[in-house]
Amino acid sequence: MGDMGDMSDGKRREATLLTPPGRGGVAVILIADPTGKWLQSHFRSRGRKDPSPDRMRSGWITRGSESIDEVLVREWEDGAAEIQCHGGTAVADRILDLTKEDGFIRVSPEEGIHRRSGGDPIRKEALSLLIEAETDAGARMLAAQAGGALSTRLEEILDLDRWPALEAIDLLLRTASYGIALTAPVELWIMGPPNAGKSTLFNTLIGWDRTIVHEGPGTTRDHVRERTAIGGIPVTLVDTPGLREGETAAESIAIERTEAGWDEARRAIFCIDGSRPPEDAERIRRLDPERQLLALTKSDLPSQVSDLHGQEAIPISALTGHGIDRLREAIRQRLVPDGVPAPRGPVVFTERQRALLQSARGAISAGKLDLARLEVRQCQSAGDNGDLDD
Ligand SMILES: Nc1nc2c(ncn2[C@@H]2O[C@H](COP(=O)(O)OP(=O)(O)OP(=O)(O)O)[C@@H](O)[C@H]2O)c(=O)[nH]1
Ligand SMILES: [Mg+2]
Repeated sequence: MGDMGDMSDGKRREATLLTPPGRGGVAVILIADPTGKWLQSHFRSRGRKDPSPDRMRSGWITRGSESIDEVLVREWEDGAAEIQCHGGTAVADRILDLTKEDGFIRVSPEEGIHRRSGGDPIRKEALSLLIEAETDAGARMLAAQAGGALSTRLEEILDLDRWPALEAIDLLLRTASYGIALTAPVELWIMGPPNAGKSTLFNTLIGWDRTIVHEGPGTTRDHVRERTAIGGIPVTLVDTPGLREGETAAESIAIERTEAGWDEARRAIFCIDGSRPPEDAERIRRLDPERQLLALTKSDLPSQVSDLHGQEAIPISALTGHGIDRLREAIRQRLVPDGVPAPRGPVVFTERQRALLQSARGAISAGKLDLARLEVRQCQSAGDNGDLDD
């Protein structure tokens, strides 16, 4: 049956599973179908008219009268399409089997990406990152960029005059904190004095008992890292030993590393035990509220803390759950200060893109429009260290 897919002249019907099997969330399948007929017979659209400008349609993949999965589909003019179905292997496998029955050849993600991106480095990079996307939000955002959302906007910007271009670049730059948070998750350190409830909070945030909690101080002896998502934004949580003199050599080393990490730590939750008079006045005073949150733990117990040295604290109880949602929301706001962009719109998703657009912005402000266009073109082209050189 396989050679039925060979329509000669390289016009094969091809299917690629872009996302790794079992990632959960969303699975993305690319199909290349020069005849354009496959979706006609296997996709039942939810509505006849689709209101969304990028032609992402929702509906069902069907086999005869049976519906296999509820999906989102984006079609390109050359007969290629992207199918976003439910994650896990079962559903994606059934759709792939269906394409195979119709003579599609299964190709590797690398090959699929190469063909699909049509020589556009931004789309290619988005497709490559899509394979590794850890969250639903990440997969959706990257699928839109792989479909050309950012490329198209940059192309439009090249044709704009000074002020409209500046405005458009500003709007794009406001998407960067979201885009980069999704593709390059940051570390969020949980720090504070011994016995403050750091490990308990860590376990609460990741949702299962990963580290040892104990009533005695000094329970955590080393850094424990775990990837999780907070408000849909992936982060690596780092549980640390309490900040104090270590009693054993190993503990001292771990604490030293925590101390050293303190200034580097881009983001942290600093925990102090609300049920005891605080000791760490100096450190509390030095917290940077834009990146470091103060959590007053054990709020189920009578509070003993009155002076927070001008810092705002979020009272929490890992025991009762009090304040945890508020803390999550505060974390999300710090991870994505500019908020969540419109679904499926253009999003800046790498540091390189952000840096180039910032340069372009500077150039426009200085009246150097030609230089700004050069920076935008750079942003459209491949990075130096990728294999994105076609
Ligand atoms: N009442 C109450 N007790 C808590 C709460 N959170 C933690 N504890 C208790 O506080 C003690 C210390 O908790 P841990 O999470 O181990 O504290 P830690 O900051 O990780 O301690 P070290 O790793 O030793 O620095 C344990 O007995 C916890 O059960 C809370 O919200 N309420
Ligand atoms: Mg601990």
